[in-house]
Amino acid sequence: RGRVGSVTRVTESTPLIASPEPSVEGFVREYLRELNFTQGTVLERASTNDKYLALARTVRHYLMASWMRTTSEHLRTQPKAVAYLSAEYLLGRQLDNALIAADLTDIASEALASLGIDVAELREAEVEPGLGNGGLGRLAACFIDSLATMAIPAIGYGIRYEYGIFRQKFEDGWQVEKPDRWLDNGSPWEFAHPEHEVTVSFGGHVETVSEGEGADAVETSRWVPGWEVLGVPYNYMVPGYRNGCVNTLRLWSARATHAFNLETFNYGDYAEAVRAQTFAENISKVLYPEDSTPQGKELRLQQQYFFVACSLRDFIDQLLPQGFDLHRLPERVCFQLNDTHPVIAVPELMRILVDEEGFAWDEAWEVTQGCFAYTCHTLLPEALEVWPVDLLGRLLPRHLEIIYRINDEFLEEVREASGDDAVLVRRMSIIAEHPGRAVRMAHLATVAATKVNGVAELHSQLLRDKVLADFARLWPEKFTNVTNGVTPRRFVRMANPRLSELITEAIGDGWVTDLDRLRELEPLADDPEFRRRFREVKSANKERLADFLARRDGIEVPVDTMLDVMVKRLHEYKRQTLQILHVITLYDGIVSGRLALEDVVPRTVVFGAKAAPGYAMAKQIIGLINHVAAVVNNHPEVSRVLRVAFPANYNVTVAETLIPAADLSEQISLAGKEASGTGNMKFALNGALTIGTDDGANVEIRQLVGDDHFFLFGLTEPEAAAVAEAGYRPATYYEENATLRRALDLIARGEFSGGDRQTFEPIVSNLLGEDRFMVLADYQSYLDAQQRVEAAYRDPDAWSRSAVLNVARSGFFSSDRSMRDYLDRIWHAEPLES
Ligand code: GPQ
Repeated sequence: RGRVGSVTRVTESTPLIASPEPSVEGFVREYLRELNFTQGTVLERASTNDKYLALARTVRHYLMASWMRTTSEHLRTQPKAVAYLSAEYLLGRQLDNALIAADLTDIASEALASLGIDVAELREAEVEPGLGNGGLGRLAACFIDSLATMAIPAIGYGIRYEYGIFRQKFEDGWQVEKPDRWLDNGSPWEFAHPEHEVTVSFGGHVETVSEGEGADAVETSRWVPGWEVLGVPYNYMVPGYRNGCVNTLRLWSARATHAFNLETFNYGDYAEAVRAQTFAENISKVLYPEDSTPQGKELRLQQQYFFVACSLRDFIDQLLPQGFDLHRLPERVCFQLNDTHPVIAVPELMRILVDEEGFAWDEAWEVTQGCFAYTCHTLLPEALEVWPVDLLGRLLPRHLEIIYRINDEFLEEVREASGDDAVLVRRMSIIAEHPGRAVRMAHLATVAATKVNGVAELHSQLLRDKVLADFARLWPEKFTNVTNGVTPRRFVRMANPRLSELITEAIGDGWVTDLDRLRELEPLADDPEFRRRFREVKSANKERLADFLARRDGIEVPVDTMLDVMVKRLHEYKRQTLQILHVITLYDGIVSGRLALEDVVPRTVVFGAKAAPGYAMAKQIIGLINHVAAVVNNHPEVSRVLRVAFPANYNVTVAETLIPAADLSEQISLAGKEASGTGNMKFALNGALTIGTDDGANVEIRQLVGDDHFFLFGLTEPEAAAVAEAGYRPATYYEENATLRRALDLIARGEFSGGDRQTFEPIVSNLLGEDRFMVLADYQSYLDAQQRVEAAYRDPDAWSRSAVLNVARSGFFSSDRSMRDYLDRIWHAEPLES
């Protein structure tokens, strides 16, 4: 089973109830007990939700003993643990994943069938917990899955948002956001532990107190907070794949303090007491829907401090033995900072050590530097979080003071190392002076962390050479790379059962936990029978997708065309615009008669994307895609060879149906802008070919699968940088390329907006004027690559050979491998012994 660990079966100290033995009869019994005794209903009267909840709880039983055992083993043996701090976990549905992890899929189906219930219908009843925006949140979910499957002592810490990422609807093709009420029907996967609530303080001021006399007197700071909230932990199981390890994800929910209410009640102001409660509970109310564009909102900083303060307290008070010497904290934990969102944990740990535990500053700093590591997920300067000093000082005055002292000592080091280079000092300072004074969270994280990593080779290199170059010169050994990965359990085994079966039949089932073994498929790429069966799987997956979209969205998707998919957050740097320009170019070619229908490879272009609610240009682009779709799909000729589908509310559940059906994966960001991408990996693992730029992890995908099985186009990062340096003028491309001109003119003339020229004017003028992400510069190269795609697709045997090779050569992109790299390069933790 590869390098996957498993957990000790027997614990000496803790008495545990065993989970039920897996059998169909046993499952029926457990299920009816849940339905009758917990859900309080009889089968004949049970709603779909009743039946779903009962099933979820039944599955839980089979994992429960492993969970308790893993937990008590951690407490008993006190191994070094990974504490993953992330403001987002984009988990996706839990039921199927739990069934697979517990190896109960068949038993559950049979058991429920004997009661006349279809498990498939109950799966649909689960509302996915969308507690993340996109790649960063989904990455955290993949990582905790892999850690559990490798039996690494690990805990995920985050926020239990009452509302996850908004539900997207389209009205006349324009995005409208609706609240995501994911908890309305109850969540059977969480366990609230109000008895372990943690108090978190905010506001107030700092007092300086003198201790000792005369020459021995020391001044110490004391934080006198202004208000408090409680954090209630909700535990979620994170089951490893059939290895007896079940780790914990602990999400914090905000409550008003009892004291707060009581005090107000004493004055007889009931309404005020309730208002205070609402105020406190706002902290975990809603996930901020901005992706890669921090908003600098006070409530967001409250969320960040809230969850890391809860998590540090929890780790120190609950997971370490009483009286543990905190000087040795780095032996017990690495707090991994998932981007800068949890970085306020750095001054918080300093505050705990210095103010509460009486550590000297230097001692505390040494411990703190040993406990944190930082992952950066971006290259866009506007995505780097900064907090205005006045805001931070108002909310967390003591932390601001600590940050200033960290900065003073750090800048002293810089001065010394640089011979007083004032420009360098200003550049590296944790405190920015312009436009206003603000704390640069990435600098704070880099100064504090043992290791700083990027998320793909190219990204890490650009971090070292550009974004954090000054720091990399000062501390070259701090910087490392860990290329992202995705969990093969959810994104192959669960999402693509047909492909999984085909693979398992060929090479056994070891690949699920040792994805490098997909290599053994390589020779089968040359086996015509295997390729035929591979194509059968693809086409069955297309049928499944067509069915799904017909039911879910009333969208009709032809099953016998090339499925060309671009799914990811809507962002200008990701360049959805480039793909819609290709669609428009095809449309224009056919309508104008320059392109004969029989010369076009029939394709269905599928988009899935949410735009941040305040990101006007992104919303424009969504509007454009939907309007182009309407025209293309309703055109009698064009629609015979070209369709555009844009199902609303793309989420993990949609991804699981869409990705296994895809032929072509669009990864077309401007080189040097996408840190890694992880969708790109999911597509390759499911046998789609990539059309992509030399960006993020695309670079590594191409190196592994080979140039012949990847459609590369566009400027490279150094080329794009050189063009920008020389002064980029997009209008030149418009003037010199007639095909491009026709496509842009169609938009400008209102072809897709009922003749109205204003509707999409902002997009056109942006492309002709600034075009920050060089869509026009890469347009022709992209068209040429699409031509190569068409030529390749015309030869089904060659195409499926490439597709099989994509699967066989993508084992590297398992998040198990990412975890191994983090363990070797950063965490240095070991699996629990079996
Ligand atoms: N990413 Cl900074 C996000 O999803 N949200 C963010 O706020 C930032 C980054 C993504 C990044 O754009 C992708 O390239 C990565 O693959 C992903 O994080 C995981 O590292």
